[in-house]
Order: sequence, then structure tokens, then C-alpha cells
Amino acid sequence: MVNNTDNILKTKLGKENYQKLKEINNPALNQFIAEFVALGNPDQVFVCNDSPEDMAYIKEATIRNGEESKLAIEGHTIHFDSYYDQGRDKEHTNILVPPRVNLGDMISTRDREAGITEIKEIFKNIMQGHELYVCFFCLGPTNSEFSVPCVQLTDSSYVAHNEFLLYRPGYKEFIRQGPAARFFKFVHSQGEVDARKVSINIDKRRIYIDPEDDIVYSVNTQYGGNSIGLKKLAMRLSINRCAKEGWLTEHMLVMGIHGSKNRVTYFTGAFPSLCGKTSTAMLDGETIVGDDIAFLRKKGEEVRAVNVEKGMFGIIQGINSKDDPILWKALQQPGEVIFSNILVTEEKSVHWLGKDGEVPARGYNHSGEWWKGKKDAKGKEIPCSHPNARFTLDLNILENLDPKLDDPQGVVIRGIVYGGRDSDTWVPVEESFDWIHGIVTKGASLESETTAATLGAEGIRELNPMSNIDFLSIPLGKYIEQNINFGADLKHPPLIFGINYFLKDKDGNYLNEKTDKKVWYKWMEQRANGEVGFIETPTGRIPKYGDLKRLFKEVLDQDYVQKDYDMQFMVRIPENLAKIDRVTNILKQEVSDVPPVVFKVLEEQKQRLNEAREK
Ligand code: SPV
Ligand code: MN
Repeated sequence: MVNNTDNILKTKLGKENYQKLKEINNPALNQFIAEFVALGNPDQVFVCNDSPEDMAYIKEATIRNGEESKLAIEGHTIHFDSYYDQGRDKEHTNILVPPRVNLGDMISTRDREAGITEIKEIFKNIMQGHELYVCFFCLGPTNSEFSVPCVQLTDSSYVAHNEFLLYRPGYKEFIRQGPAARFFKFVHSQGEVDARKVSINIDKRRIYIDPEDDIVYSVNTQYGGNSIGLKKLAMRLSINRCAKEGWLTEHMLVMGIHGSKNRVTYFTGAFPSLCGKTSTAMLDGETIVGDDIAFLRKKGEEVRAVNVEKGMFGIIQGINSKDDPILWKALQQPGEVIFSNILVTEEKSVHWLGKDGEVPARGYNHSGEWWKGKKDAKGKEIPCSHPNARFTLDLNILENLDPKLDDPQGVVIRGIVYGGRDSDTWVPVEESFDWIHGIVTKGASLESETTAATLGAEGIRELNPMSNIDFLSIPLGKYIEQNINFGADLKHPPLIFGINYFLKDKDGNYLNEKTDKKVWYKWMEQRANGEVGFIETPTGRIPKYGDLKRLFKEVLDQDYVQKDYDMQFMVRIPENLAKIDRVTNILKQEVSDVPPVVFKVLEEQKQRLNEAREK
């Protein structure tokens, strides 16, 4: 086997690339690469050792291959995915499970052997005519207890380029960890592409995650959430690893909230896609550690977190100069930014839904040539950009980057926030009574209306515990239990808050301005530091009017009136009771192994609400 591995690598890689690989002492790595080089049969293999020259080679390839093209602003490029490949493909994303393993109805699985057989059939010779890129990355900071080395094989230079921006380089980490490295493996092919360089065999789009072998397969797709293996695909592998080792991988931002006397208090926050996670991480006056995925570990009495990534694959819809000044600037100035699925004009400038200024009359977008009023095959009007169109950038180009991004120790977390798209139930901000109450009634009970980030209908209310339901690789009941256990033995666990940016009145008008969230975060920071009190309600602890009045003045220079407070913070008893019933029913009927304490805590909340109703 070793000989065969070595023969394949020597012949297919050529001397220089073979030598780069040999710097890493890890036979399992060689075997993995050899297997997929033999199977995919690329014309050439390029091993990236993270040197500036190697990275430049791949970045130039994105232009040479036609996967990206240059825009008017220096460093900016545009990439298009197929019109039918614009979001995460939940239907064809499956966890591979051996016989007798049951992950429950909430997680889509496929028989492991059958899945591997099918995917290997699809992969056979799929890279013929293409170059394969072998890249090394590290999830979490390097040289840290959090570090997870990863190897990515892809025939898409665009995928590699995205990963350069999103992840820390990992070649040296592989050398450092040597044969002991417990690394994750990713193999991706965009498959056959057309003249526009978009994947054409969408019906054979498959994303299979094999936790047994720490490997992810992704094929016939280019959309980042399906193809950038390290993102949500790696997340499933690490959730599986966490379950065995007692730490957490969460769909969470990490940010520093700036309090009085230069105090910085770090929070994490979980929100489903398109529910304000990035804009929260980018709140002006605060600092960003990460906007999407966090690892959390306990260190003594503290909870510490790192950003798994170092870049942003953000939704561009709605970004404008007023609401997002820092991102706006980063997207207007020279620097490395990959845009995807937005409108490009003849002058190579760009436009997207919700950008400042007029929508150009014509241009080129994810549908090809585009003009105002253009309709797709189903007669649906095509907007200038897709609602899930994205940009990728390295956080290092942002003015509000927190200095602790790469701290191998992570940051100490004092608060955890859960929020979804909820028009009628939760108040804008509320602290839970304690850790378990928070995990159960805020995290595990998180519901959200579906958005364009996944393929399928929008606006349907779904239970999305910890906003992580799409990414679980262990049964939901176990995952909830793991979250409960994580903080249960700490004397002072982080405070847990529920937050709601989407509350509406009876006529469907939003009850809050986008900027109000600045105040909620300052309030939570002061709660975490014992500087403000609260009012106890049946569902948790809400701010006192006087504290918010003061904060609205300090933070936004606005007069916050009692009437608005009453409207926003009244406890919606029937809605909360209905929610508890919905959540309880799903957890009872569709999920096994839910810890009994979950039902106990929900029942107690119900009783408190019923008592309040009687009063
Ligand atoms: C999200 O949709 O939550 C993202 C992008 O962060 S994706 O990679 O598709 O998950
Ligand atoms: Mn996300």
C-alpha cells in the first residue's frame, strides 16, 4: 500500500510538488491524497505550501481558469455559481452512517457504504482535464489546543481562493503535528462546467459527510456553503468530535462588547442564516472576533472561545453605507474581496439588492446577461443579485477587528446570545434565569422563519436549536444534553440571553430600528458585569425602562419613550404558551433521548405563564 501510495504521488505530483508533500511526515495524509488523485485523475496536481508564490499561483489560476474575473477595483473579483446552485443543498447533504446508527429524524443520513460507493463512482475521472489543488488549513488559531488541521483537495481554484481568505494557513501546523495530527479531510470537484464555468450536473450534486473517517465529499456544486469544505461541512465533523471530548462547536459569532473604562466583555451569539448574525458581529463601536463559527472549551472555571475562521463569507444583500459603514468601506476600497452572484456592469462595477444608488438597467449576473424585468424559466422575475449572494474577505481588512482573533488561548466568554426570525413571541432582549433555563428556553427552543440561505420555501417557522440544526452530526437530543452539561458544572457560567430583532406589531410593522440592537448589547454587557438590574418575568429577566432610557441616550442619542418600551417588552403570554407547546411536541414526538430536564424546564415556564395570565 505504502509503495503504491508513493508511486501514485511520485508520478502524478511531479518532483517539486511531491517534495512539498514530503516535508509533512504523515502517512495517512499521503494515502488520502494518493487515493483521490488516482480516482479523480486530474491532469496536474499542485501542492500549496502556503508560501506567497504558491498562493499567488492559485489566485492567478482563478482568472486563468475563468472561475473568477477581475473587477474595476484592485483586488476585487467576481464568481458565479449556477442559477440552480445558490444555497445550501439540504436534500443532498447527508451524514454517512453505518448500519444500526440512528441520528434521528431531524438529521438527514445515508447508508455509509452505499454513499461511499455512489460518491466514488461519481468521482471516477471527474478531474480529467483539470488541475487539482492540495491545500492545508487550520480550524481555530494555529499552535493551540483549539487547532484542527485540515487538508482540502479541490479542482476549483475559486474554492481554494475562498479558503485562503477564510482559514488560517495549515501547512506548518501539519509539519508541527506530524504523524499525530488528527486531521479532517475534504475532497471537492465542481464536475463538468459549461462555457460560463458553472457546474452543469446539478442533479448529481452530492455532499456527503463521513464522521467515521473524518472525511467530506462534495461534488457537482460550487456554492460556497456546499463546496467550501471547511465551513459548515467541517462543522459537522467537529460536532461529532466534540461529542466525544466534551467541548462545543457552535454556529456562533464571537465579539468584544466595549463597556466603561475600556472594559471589553466577550460574547458569542447564535443566529440562523440571514437573521442578523454578521451585522451583529459588525456593530459599530464593538470589535469582531468572528461572524459564523466558534469552538468553545472550558478552562478551569472559564469558558473560552475562538473563531474557527479568520474571514467572512457574508451575505451582501442589504449592505449599504448607512447601516454597515465598516463593511461598506471594505467593499469599496482596493483589497482582496471575492464577490459571488451579484450584478456586474460593463464598466466592471457591481450592484446588489439593497446597495446605495440606482440599480443599473443591464449587466451580467448569476442568470447570465441581465436586464431589468428579466424572468427565469418559471416566469419569476430575476433580481439584480441573488438574495443569498455573498462576499468573501479576510477579517484583517476590517477596521473593527478584535486584537485577540489569533490568540491561541481564545477569549473568555461572559455571555451567549440566541436569536431568530420571530415576529410575535420573544421580547427584544431577555436574560435567562440560569444556564439550564437558557439552554432550554432560549437555545434549544430557538425558532426561525426560513430564509434564502437554504434552497426551498422561505418564511416558514422552524425549530432550529442553537441555530445549528442544519449542521448536526449527532442526535439532537444528545446535542442538547451536551450543551446543558457544558455549563452546568461551572460556578459562574456565561449568562444566556434571548434576542429578537424581528418583533412586529399587529399590523406587521417592525417594533424596533436596526440600530436598537446596539443598546441591547450594551445592556447585556452591563448585566454580565453586574452594573444594571432587571425585572423578572415568567420567561426571564428583562431590562428596566430607566436603564434602557439612559442607554438609548448614551449610545444612540435618542429619547426612548415608555410607550415603546411597554409595547416591545410586554410578555406575549398566548404566543409564548403556543411556542412551548410547539417545541415540546417536536422534542417529544420527533426527537429521542431528550434529557428529561428539558421538559421539566419547559413545563415550569408554562406554569409561570399560566399563573401570570390568571393575574
Ligand atoms: C450560513 O448560511 O449560515 C453561512 C453560509 O454562513 S454557508 O456556508 O452556506 O453555511
Ligand atoms: Mn452561518
